[in-house]
Formats: sequence, C-alpha cells, structure tokens
Amino acid sequence: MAIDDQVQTKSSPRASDGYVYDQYHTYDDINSWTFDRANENPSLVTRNVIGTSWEGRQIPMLTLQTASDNPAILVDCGFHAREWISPAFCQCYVRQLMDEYESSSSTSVLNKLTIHVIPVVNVDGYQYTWTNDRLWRKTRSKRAGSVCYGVDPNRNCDARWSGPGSSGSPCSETYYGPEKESEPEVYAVAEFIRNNIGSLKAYVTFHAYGQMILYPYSYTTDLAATNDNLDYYAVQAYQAVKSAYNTRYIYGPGAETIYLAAGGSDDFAYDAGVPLSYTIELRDKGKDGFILPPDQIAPVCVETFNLMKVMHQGALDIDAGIIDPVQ
Ligand code: 0X9
Ligand code: ZN
Repeated sequence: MAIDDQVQTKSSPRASDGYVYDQYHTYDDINSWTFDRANENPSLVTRNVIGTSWEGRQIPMLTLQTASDNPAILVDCGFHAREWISPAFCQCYVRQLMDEYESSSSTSVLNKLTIHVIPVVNVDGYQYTWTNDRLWRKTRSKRAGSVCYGVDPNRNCDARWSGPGSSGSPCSETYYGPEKESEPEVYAVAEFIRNNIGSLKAYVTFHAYGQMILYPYSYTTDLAATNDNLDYYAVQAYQAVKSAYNTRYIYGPGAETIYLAAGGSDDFAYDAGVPLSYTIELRDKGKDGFILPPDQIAPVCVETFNLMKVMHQGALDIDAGIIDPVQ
C-alpha cells in the first residue's frame, strides 16, 4: 500500500461505500452522494428533488422506505449554511440506516417506518460557505431595494411569520424575508410537509451549535397543547444522546430554552399537524462553534443516532396511538 493511502486511510476512514463520512463535503459531493445511495439500493432508497434553490440548484431528498403505507418521519439538515456538522450528520445517519437494513433487514426500523432525509436545505448558502464566506447563515436570494443578500430560512416559515425574534431588515442575520415562504428552499420543505401530513409523525431539523433539544413553541412563550408529549420524548432523547460519550444537552420549549424566534420550521411543522417536532442544536457548546473540527463528526454520528432512535420510537408510538397525537 502506498504511503499516501495509509495516511488517507488513517486520517479519513472510508465507509463500505467509499465515501468519507468524517470529513465535510461540498454541495456537489453531497448531491452525487444522494445519487450513489439511491443506486446502491434502489429497492430501499429513492432520490427525489423537492425543489430548486434561488440560484438553481436541486434540493435532493432521500426516502428510505420498505412499505408505502408505513408511518413516516422527516429529517432535514443544513437550514443554516455555516452549520456544517448538520449535513454531515444527515449523511452518516442515512449510511447507518442503510447498513443496519443491509446487515439485518428483519430487525431494521425501516420495516415499520419510512424515513425522509433532506441532507442540505439551504443549498446556495451552503455552497457559498465553501467558496466565499465560511460563516454565511442565510439563503442567497437578492431582491431589488436592498444591497444585502439572503433571508434567514428559519424565520421565513409560516409560523407567526414576522413575529418576535425576527427582523424586517434585509441586512439582518434574522431577516424574515419579503413574505412568508418567499425562499424557494423553505417553500419546498413546507410543501413537502403539507403534502405528506397524513403520514408524517415526526419532524427533526438539525442545526448547530449549543447541544439543545428544542420543541415548540419558539414564536410564543405559551406551551404547546401536547407539551407533555413533546417533553417526554425530549427527556428520552437527552438521555440517549448522553449515553455514548456523556455529552450534555439541554431541552425544553424553544422560547424559554434558547429564545423567542418566530418563523421557524419546527413550529410550522407542529402547527401543520406533525405531532412530534424538534430542532436539535448539535455540538458543541461554543469552543469551536460553527467550525467544529472534522474529528468530531464520528462521535456526533454515534450519539445523535442514539437520539434519532428515540424519535423513531416516538413516531411509532404516536402511530400506534400509545401517546395521544395532537388533538
Ligand atoms: O435561531 C435559530 O434559528 C436556531 N438556532 S441557530 O443558532 N441554529 O440559528 C434555533 C431555532 C429554534 N426554533 C425556532 N426558532 N422556531
Ligand atoms: Zn441554525
């Protein structure tokens, strides 16, 4: 073996599929990765495009499904461009789900649950963090009347849009946009949720950083009607994410746990009728912040897969009527 290969293997182990999961990847890499996963196991994985970004990029989604009448969950990553650990997690999450199914199809959660994964929602912003500004957060839309680019996609949803914790100034990092769902990336996610509301039992959206499990509401300090449900699975998720490496998260309603902020996708999904809805703020707590070293991708994958197992079970419980869904 050549010395270069050894170095490569040591610093960046390749998974069985040849992809390097413990490095960050460009949009183009991630997009081709979606084609590769669907081609690898076409009877399990389907690639769909849920929409096209402002700059014309496809927003791909992978659906892992074994029966069309199973209940479903939606997992998305990369709402905010600079939060690179989020798309990295969505990819290793899919890899692990596929590995588990391929090694033991009868025991896989995929026999009971359909899992939709959008690895990068804000595709233009994400690409921009690779080429121009590592700390870019928003979309890359540009409208007449302002010199500034971008809308905060997590202030652009139809959830008390333009309310507290969001800004009407186009140059603000929390600009809510010219109208609700003005951003094609946000509209694509919202349409998917509306069009699949009958099957969707849980929505989990991955952000960074802060190590938090947040549930509705963030647009008001009022508690959600099913607060006890939301809190029940948040506690389980907190224990699960801690179990691997003792990583400490905090949990609670968004408005009191992080801040009041209207227009978020978690509140939108919940009010649209998805009974379990969570925003997860991944590692860390601020030491490296958005610039999380790639050597933390692997442990984040392990501990966060544990968290997702709780979400899988929550979705199945709700579907079975064990815990009452939204009234
Ligand atoms: O402010 C946000 O959008 C999220 N934090 S981040 O640092 N990743 O930007 C928190 C979102 C919590 N949920 C809602 N505000 N709806
Ligand atoms: Zn974020």
